[in-house]
Amino acid sequence: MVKRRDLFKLGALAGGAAMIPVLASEDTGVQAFARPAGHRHHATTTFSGRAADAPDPFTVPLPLPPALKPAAVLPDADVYRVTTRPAVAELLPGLQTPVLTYGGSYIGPTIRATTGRRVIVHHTNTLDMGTAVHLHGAHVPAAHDGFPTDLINPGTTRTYEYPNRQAAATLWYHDHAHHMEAEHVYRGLHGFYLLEDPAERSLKLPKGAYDIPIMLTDARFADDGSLVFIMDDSGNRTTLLTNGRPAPYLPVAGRRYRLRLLNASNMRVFRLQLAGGEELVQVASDGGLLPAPAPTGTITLSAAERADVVVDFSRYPAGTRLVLSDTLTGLPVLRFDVEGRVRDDSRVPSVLRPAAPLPPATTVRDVTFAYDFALGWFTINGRLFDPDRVDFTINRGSTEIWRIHNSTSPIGVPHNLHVHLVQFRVLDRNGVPAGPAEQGPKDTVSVAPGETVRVQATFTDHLGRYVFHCHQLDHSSMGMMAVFEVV
Ligand SMILES: [Cu+2]
Repeated sequence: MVKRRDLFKLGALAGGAAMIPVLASEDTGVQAFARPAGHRHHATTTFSGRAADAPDPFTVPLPLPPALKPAAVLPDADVYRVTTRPAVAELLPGLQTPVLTYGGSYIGPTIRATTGRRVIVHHTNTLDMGTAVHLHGAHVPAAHDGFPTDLINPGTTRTYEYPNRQAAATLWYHDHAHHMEAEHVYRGLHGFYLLEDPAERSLKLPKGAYDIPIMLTDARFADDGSLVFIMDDSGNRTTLLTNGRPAPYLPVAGRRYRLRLLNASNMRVFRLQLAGGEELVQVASDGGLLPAPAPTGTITLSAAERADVVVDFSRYPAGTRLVLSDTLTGLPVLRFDVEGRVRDDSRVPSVLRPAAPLPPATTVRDVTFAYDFALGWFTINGRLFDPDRVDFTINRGSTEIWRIHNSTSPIGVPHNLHVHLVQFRVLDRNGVPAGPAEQGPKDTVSVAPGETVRVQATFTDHLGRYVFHCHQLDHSSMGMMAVFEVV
């Protein structure tokens, strides 16, 4: 029997045309199987029509979120205005989906920033409930971090200032309102914030039109195209969206591209392969460049993690079609349609950004994920989130090691940890040193059931209260979050 993996490979070699019907029928089976009893279709239904949530793959182009234009350019800062508002978007072909947006589209506009130059964003909230904007991965003062109870009230505007005193990185902004972040982000409150710096620019990685941000989300659609949000319902969010469209295609020139992969889903882990295992060269993770390129056949991203990879499409003849797929579901994510070769001055140097030596840690803390049977929910160190309680008090300037342990077995639920304010280094997993993909600065790390991951961070300057939490947002919204205060 031909394995699915081989079909993707076959599709790549044969130009892809023969692969599409195979994918469509298989995907229908996957999606039908994942539906709960009582839904329109179930596993044994003969599929005569197309389900709203199982659209044909590769019928729509990959949209690229437009860069936001500054409202003002000051000598030392760029000023932006963003309005949070409801909108209607075409996510599935031919259907209109009510969404919540930054500026009118399911993927918010991309903010482009440069290290050392401030960005000021005036966020106006026109929703009928509070919002809070968090710039994920950014090193910012507490007042500008989007603390969950630090809300932009309906009908008001709040100004966030970002100093951008950190290295180039693929960051993203998203909602963080108390108890509401899961639903808000699911319905569309997310966008890219791409920070670049001169050192990275001098490396000559692919840039401009060859630098593509790719946001991966998932969704559960009702028949009328509306999004169904039920807390902790990840098993039913069976439609994968890539920049807001189901399995789109992207024409690419025969040259190198940088793909900025972001898992912006609430709960899903993506395990991505290109045409069954073609080479992806990872150059950056959450907080920016890796010390050295890490060639791999598979990129695994838990919720909120990023991986920037370089793919050299000049290795494939014009006409080749390569499918990036999620091997955990077998579903296609994006198809690259390779066109003719073009001149390519980009490169991937063997040294990207050497890691700074780690200072000695003075404090070791435990962060334990558990399931509390009395509470009926997941906790951090035995407690649910209380925005008024400080869980960890950290001295400014100190370096700490956090031992993150997922003890939710026997339930066996994976979690991850996102720490605001800092980029940390992953030291080891169950005592085994972190692999090449985790050698760079990280702000989110996956922790499998039974696993213990040690990370190290230095709390350099900003004072005040910040949160750390599981970034499976249904979990954090239900209380899997805690507070640290830098004093
Ligand atoms: Cu979790």
